[in-house]
Amino acid sequence: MFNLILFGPPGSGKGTQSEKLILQYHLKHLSTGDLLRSEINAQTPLGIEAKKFMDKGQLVPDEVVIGMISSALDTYPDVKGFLFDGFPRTSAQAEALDKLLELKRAPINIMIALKVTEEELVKRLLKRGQTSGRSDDDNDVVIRTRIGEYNKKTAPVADHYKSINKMVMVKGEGTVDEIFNALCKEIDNRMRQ
Ligand code: B4P
Repeated sequence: MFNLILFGPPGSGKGTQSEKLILQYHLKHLSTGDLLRSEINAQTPLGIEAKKFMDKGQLVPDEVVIGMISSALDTYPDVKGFLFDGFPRTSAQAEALDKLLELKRAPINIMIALKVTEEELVKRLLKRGQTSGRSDDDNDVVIRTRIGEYNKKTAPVADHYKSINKMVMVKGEGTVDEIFNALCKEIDNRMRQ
């Protein structure tokens, strides 16, 4: 298996690049944001609870997200690998993921962190908010809260993967294709090792 984490602040392009990467490398895309939004659309108890946090720009509690990922991993036992998009977002989530993957004897091969300035993030998310219908995208205060949550709780997760030599940083500004090519270069390098 080849397991990849695409990491970065809200609006850094994780979702955009994931769509292209899964086609290139035939990986199963696991986006916790997408999974949560489908629970919200289906109005499940989990979705109704998660929406309260997401609308405020806060992270959804760890146990909810970890449970979702755990069952998603069991749903796809025969894939070539997973692309984790927007997960792990806290140290507790990273520890849980390590344990779940240990059971499968299939560790994370690489974490790629997309680097984008805060002003560019806010600009992109407000622009998406004009058309996406996402309530967490159309308000400057909520967007700044999401970035604050990232800086406080999510950014430290990268240190864990850095310490085990699995983290690489890629510039997340430029055209979608330029960024995609830079990501592929890092993945191809790691696959050859
Ligand atoms: P997510 O769904 O993960 O979304 P995101 O961080 O907003 O966006 P992403 O980085 O994927 O950006 P995208 O490609 O779409 O999270 C939403 C919420 O769910 C969180 O705030 C949290 O509440 C909750 N949640 C999710 N996972 C969780 C977890 N593990 N634990 C707890 N809570 C969790 O790009 C954004 C925009 O930029 C798009 O409009 C795109 O077109 C544009 N764009 C992309 N690349 C560009 C480029 N190169 N140039 C210009 N624009 C670009």
